[in-house]
Amino acid sequence: MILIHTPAPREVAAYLDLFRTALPQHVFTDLEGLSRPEDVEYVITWGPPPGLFVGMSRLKGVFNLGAGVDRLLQRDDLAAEVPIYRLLDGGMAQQMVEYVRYGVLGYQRHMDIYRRQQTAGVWKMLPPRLPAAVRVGVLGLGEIGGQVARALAADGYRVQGWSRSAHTLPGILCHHGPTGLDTVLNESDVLVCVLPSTPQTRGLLDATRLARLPPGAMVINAGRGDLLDLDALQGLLESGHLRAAQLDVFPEEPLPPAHPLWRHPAVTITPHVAAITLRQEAVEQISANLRRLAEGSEPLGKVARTQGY
Ligand code: NDP
Ligand code: OXD
Repeated sequence: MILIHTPAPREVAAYLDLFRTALPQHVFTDLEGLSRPEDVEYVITWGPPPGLFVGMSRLKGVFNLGAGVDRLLQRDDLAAEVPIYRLLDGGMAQQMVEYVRYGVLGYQRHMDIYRRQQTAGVWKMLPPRLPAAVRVGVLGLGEIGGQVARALAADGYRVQGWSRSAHTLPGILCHHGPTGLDTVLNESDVLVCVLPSTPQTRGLLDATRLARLPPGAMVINAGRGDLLDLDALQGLLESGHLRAAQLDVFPEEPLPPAHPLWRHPAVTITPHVAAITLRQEAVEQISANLRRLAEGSEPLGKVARTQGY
């Protein structure tokens, strides 16, 4: 039996229909239809409530309806030997490219400054700036970050990238490991973060590292909220060292209504929507993986628990 669970009952109903059509040989259920947790072999989920996996003694795998698995890896009701499979791109990379491109293009064309000038009724032209004059650093060169870096390089920006292991991407200066990070920070007019949240990356963008960015830089965070120190970011925006931020993810979501960044003129806030799971793509990818399992082959997107992503 395969359990489908997300926080939205309507979404669960839609997934049930799609999976039952795609894989009629399997039995799919929602939480209401489940009487014996020990019957569950696979769980397809996003944001499972605490205790969901309790009693699932025959659980053989969990399919995450998203790319990031940080919350799944921090639970105490999911045995360490149960494999977790995540979505690989599934239409999210293109959405992320658009989200990041919006911020970088706005920075290049001074749109944030013109917005503030408009508020003050100021008519003042700024000198033109071509993409080749803007240095962009992309942290995370995986399924999503790799496509972001390639798209920005194709747009003509000067792109550097950073990852855990070494990468070679045409037109992108790739760095890896702790020393590579400082170079990227020192030389990024726009810093784009598309990293996963892991024990190694949590708190990565702290006051010291953010201060390495050149004066007038912008920060875009669409990875996870706990990678970036919001107080440090706010301090650097207020001192004028940083010019702007575009934030999609936060340590606490929703960002509490009283948080000062909601009203900060240099900050654009979006509610964790940079790249949303596309239902049809997710069903196709997970169905293909369930077919692989039935044939005895290895599914794609297995999470390396020791690395945390
Ligand atoms: P991948 O696992 O494919 O890529 C992760 C990248 O981060 C890899 O390049 C990896 O390096 C790098 N990385 C991991 N740990 C470190 C480290 N310690 N130091 C340096 N680099 C590191 O993930 P995806 O590209 O699919 O997704 C990335 C993240 O984006 C997700 O985990 C999620 O948090 C976030 N996300 C946010 C969304 C949103 O709407 N805001 C939507 C979808 C995803 P290497 O290549 O060497 O392995
Ligand atoms: C994801 C997300 O990780 O939407 O898929 O944040």
